[in-house]
Amino acid sequence: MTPPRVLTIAGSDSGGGAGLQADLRTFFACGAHGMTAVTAVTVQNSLGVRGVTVLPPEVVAAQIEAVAEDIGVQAAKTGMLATAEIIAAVAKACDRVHIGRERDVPFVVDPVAASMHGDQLLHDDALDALRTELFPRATLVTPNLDEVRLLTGITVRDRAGAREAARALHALGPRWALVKGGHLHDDPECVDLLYDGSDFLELPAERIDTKHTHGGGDTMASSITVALARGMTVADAVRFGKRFVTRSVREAYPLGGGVGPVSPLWRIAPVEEI
Ligand code: PXL
Repeated sequence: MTPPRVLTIAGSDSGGGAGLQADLRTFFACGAHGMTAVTAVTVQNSLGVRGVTVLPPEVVAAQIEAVAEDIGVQAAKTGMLATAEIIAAVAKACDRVHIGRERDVPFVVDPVAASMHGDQLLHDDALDALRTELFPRATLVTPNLDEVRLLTGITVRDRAGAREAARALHALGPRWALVKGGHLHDDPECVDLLYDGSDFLELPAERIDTKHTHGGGDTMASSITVALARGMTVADAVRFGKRFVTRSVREAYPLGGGVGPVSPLWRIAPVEEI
């Protein structure tokens, strides 16, 4: 049987911790066939990003169309999109192959703006393109609190602030908005908030004491994307993604001299067991 086929539109992290490498690892661990539309190549290790080379927008669009026309896509997600021109090309390509809200294929927009080291992964002038071109096409948007601030101007300090931010994000057009509370470091829990325009769903989880959280957002959005490809409702897919990323943060490992990645390797049998 062919497994569900899922697409990430994202940048490469040469260190293998985040970006499309984290997405593919998560797709695999969740039992899906992963496909990629590469947007940019970062030169990166556990200490940070040393350089970024952006691909031509038409090459990004061509990758999306090539896999959708032949292989088929049951759900798609975005990660690092780098420029306004790539965002415009992605929006057009997704419309052509029916990816997105009000269309056939669920579309998770993870509005990646910067790495956890603060390296910029999105040009300043691309924020507006994210808001106006991708958010209205999204089934679900999954910003962290830094991205919430950039996109809405709202600085979330507590759970009431998260509700205000969810309303502002939803007003930009996605069917659902998920405000992730992981960056509220004073909160003893990591509470995420899902909003569909009328009801709020709070998703609490324990806060795990580790500095190795590289790729955490990518892993959560990717696991949600696989769940949507399998036909789950958005609320169930987000509940699954929350459990999946929490366990992956618990299993995070050190790498190099800096920040290590969250890890879905707990889903995979060690060689000795085969
Ligand atoms: O975790 C966000 C992210 C996404 N994509 C790429 C990245 C990062 C963070 O470093 O490098 C390519």
